[in-house]
Amino acid sequence: ACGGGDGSAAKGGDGALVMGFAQVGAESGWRTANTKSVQESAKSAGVELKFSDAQQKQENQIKAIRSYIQQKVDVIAFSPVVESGWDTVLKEAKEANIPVILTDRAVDSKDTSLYKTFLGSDFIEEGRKAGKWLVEEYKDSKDPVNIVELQGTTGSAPANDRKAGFAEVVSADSKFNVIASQSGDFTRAKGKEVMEAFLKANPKIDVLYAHNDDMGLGAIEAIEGAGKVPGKDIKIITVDAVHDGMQALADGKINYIVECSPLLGPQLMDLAKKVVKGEQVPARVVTEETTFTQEQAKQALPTRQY
Ligand code: GYE
Repeated sequence: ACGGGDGSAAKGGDGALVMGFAQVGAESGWRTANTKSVQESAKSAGVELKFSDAQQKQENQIKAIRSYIQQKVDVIAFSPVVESGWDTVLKEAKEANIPVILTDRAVDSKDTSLYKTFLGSDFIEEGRKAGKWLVEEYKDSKDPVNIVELQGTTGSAPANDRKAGFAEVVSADSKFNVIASQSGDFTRAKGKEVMEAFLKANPKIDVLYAHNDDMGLGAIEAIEGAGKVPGKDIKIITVDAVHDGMQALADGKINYIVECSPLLGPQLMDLAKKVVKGEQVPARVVTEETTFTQEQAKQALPTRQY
């Protein structure tokens, strides 16, 4: 380490930039791909990465951030598990002069000087895209459409926003009824469990909207277990487009996937280098994303990176 006499940040082994990254957990295929992207791009950008996995618990993330502050890393990046409750620890980082970059998920702090930039998807838009597909799919029908929703982790930005964007679009037509909506915590196991409960309580379900592929994949097991055909008896829309989701889409078990890219690593390393140098960066960097039908999934699968 070769920090200046003024107590400025310690440098990595050969003067490399040191990043402390507080990851959410390992809850989904998306998260696994995201972690890999961050680790690999740190390597190729010559960034020394300190990595922690919070197992979807905010208290663990706060502990990790405090330890990065104590270690005087050059920059802290994290994907906040939930939106609220970050002001205190972010103020601590600011007082220690350590810049913070939000990746993937947002915080609801009013004081936006607590972080330098936010890199990630527009989750409201993702929810809207899911809703628009549904409106198009049922445009010739006047019958009521019963929808069940599997929400992501309670209080997380993607759960809040994917719900809001979808509701905004489908609430414009009263034939769409969201008859049940519950958290499946972004995991397969929970997605299956909650879908089983939905199926028991509701004899007529036309559509499942799941906030990620993993919950949708768990729900497919529940639907098949109940003797129904996923993709036919119950239409399924999910978000992410990770490999297993795309395979289920190509196989006809999912009907539509809204893409959410986990490959944030290269842009994150780029932004980190800039903020550490004190260069100006945009306050918001939005990831570019598309959508996939069953046909498009078949085309895309062979060359998909994750
Ligand atoms: O969609 C889900 C993951 O924050 C965008 O978190 C991310 C979400 C992603 O668990 O699969």
